[in-house]
Amino acid sequence: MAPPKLAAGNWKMNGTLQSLAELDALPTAPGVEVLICPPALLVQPMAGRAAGRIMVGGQDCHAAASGAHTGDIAAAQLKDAGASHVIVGHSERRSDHGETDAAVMAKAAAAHQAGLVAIICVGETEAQRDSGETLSVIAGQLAASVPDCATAANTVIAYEPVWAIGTGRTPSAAQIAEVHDAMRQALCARFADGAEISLLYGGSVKPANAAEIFAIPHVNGALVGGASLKAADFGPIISAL
Ligand code: G2H
Repeated sequence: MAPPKLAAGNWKMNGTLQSLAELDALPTAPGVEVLICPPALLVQPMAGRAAGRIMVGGQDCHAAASGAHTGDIAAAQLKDAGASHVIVGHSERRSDHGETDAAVMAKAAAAHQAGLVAIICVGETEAQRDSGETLSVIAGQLAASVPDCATAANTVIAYEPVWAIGTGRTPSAAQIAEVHDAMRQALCARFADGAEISLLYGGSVKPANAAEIFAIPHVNGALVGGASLKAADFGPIISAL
């Protein structure tokens, strides 16, 4: 079976209740799953408004099922609010909150335990790319961030080069293809259904570059930040997939 096609929006720390109106103008396309991960406070109202047309996800979860963790959110609480997915290990979490690969793996396992699909993010920094370490960095992050309980049904991998996030810069098609091919090989070597795990590209995806990115082998969709906030931008990206 081919990996599912997924257009995933990451609203990051943007949006209010008023922003939910953007959902109404989003297109759907046959064979394309559409997901938005808003700030946690908007998960429940978004799930209500999307009414099964658009899936809703969290942007992070705690590794524990519950407990004394002030300010954190458990995967089961996201699920309870209507989420189907949760992003873990986004580079902004790794850099802003010091999240290690081991922490990301624990969060992904907690997401699986709660019945959520974990979108596990990996990506190299500009310095790592410049020093020729990209493939080894990605291989290391996959090995150390993706738990053994991962399957095609509960896991999506997002390749987001740190230097391309929110900068307007995107890697060349050849650079994306090289990393996605390596990720596919690594997943197939480790998981029985590794060929069916969706691989997303993320980092400055916009309407103008979406079709070219989606034509790259082993790119099964995108994780979109800035261009997911407005239906006028995210709509054409969904349609390009
Ligand atoms: C990368 C991406 C969404 P943007 O972080 O995860 O954001 O599309 O704004 O670069």
